[in-house]
Amino acid sequence: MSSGKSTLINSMLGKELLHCANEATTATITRIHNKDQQNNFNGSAYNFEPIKSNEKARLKFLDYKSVIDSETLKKWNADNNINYISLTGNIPSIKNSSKHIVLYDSPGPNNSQDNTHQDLTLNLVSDGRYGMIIYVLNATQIGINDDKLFLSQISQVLKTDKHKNIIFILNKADVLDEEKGEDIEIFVRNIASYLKNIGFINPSIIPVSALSALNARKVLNKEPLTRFERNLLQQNIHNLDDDRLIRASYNISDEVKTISLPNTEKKDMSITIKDGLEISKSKINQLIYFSGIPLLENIINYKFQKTTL
Ligand SMILES: Nc1nc2c(ncn2[C@@H]2O[C@H](COP(=O)(O)OP(=O)(O)OP(=O)(O)O)[C@@H](O)[C@H]2O)c(=O)[nH]1
Ligand SMILES: [Mg+2]
Repeated sequence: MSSGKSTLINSMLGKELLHCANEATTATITRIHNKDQQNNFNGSAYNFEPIKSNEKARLKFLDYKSVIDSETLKKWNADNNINYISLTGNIPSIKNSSKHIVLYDSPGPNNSQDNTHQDLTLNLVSDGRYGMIIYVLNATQIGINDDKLFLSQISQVLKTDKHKNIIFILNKADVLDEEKGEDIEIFVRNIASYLKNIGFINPSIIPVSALSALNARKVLNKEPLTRFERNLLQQNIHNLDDDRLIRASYNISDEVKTISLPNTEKKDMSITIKDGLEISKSKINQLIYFSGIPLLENIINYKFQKTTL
């Protein structure tokens, strides 16, 4: 819960579409169907009853909007009748191959106040119609959330199908203070042993900062930033100024790791954000690269171009 799953998807979208907050937030499964050429998102809201066997019979249609914005999603997410949302639109960093790529956002399974969140997420994992799980861990809470049981359930599900795999994301890597001994490589290695003990044979782990990628992409897309976000962006530009997150990634092949650095265009340009804040476009592009998010996007594109599910 609150590890940054919805923020991670928003960072791929380059805008704040899914509702994110510092509390148990996502109450629905949100299915996002990538349509490379479609500018706006459209979407429907449903009531979904986990457990029964026939998917079509379980989904009860409740609402449709031809243009979806964050306010609609916030409203749908807060509606107790709605627990399944289906969106269609362009995820800019994801490219469809012969098949269309679909991402699912799920509620955090460890919400002690609401068991239906766990049911929805477990149902999604057991349902089987996916190729990869992106499991988002919170770097600020390692060892606090006891997710051992949930992880071993996932590991059992994955053992039954060799075409499915899992990638672990260590999010919020931006808040680790290396000078205080919070070394990212050590964190990643400790998590690798934790996961191996649970039954994941050679887990792949990527440390990322979804929030810094999201804020940087919002700047490129001319989306407004709050004062808090502008301050954070400046801080992230100073702190995440090398490729240490990418170097610290674990069990990721060099073929995938050598993603192209952002273009260092001969003529850089300065972007005016607000209140006299100017940042060069090259710095923004570097921050996106150093956030680790493009590495994950490359892995998704790479996997689904190679495998037919
Ligand atoms: N510092 C930092 N904060 C982040 C990052 N990613 C997300 N957050 C913050 O963490 C909080 C929770 O983010 P969400 O995206 O709502 O988390 P979630 O996993 O979707 O949460 P649930 O849906 O409730 O399970 C928000 O306040 C985000 O701004 C990150 O990379 N760095
Ligand atoms: Mg969420």
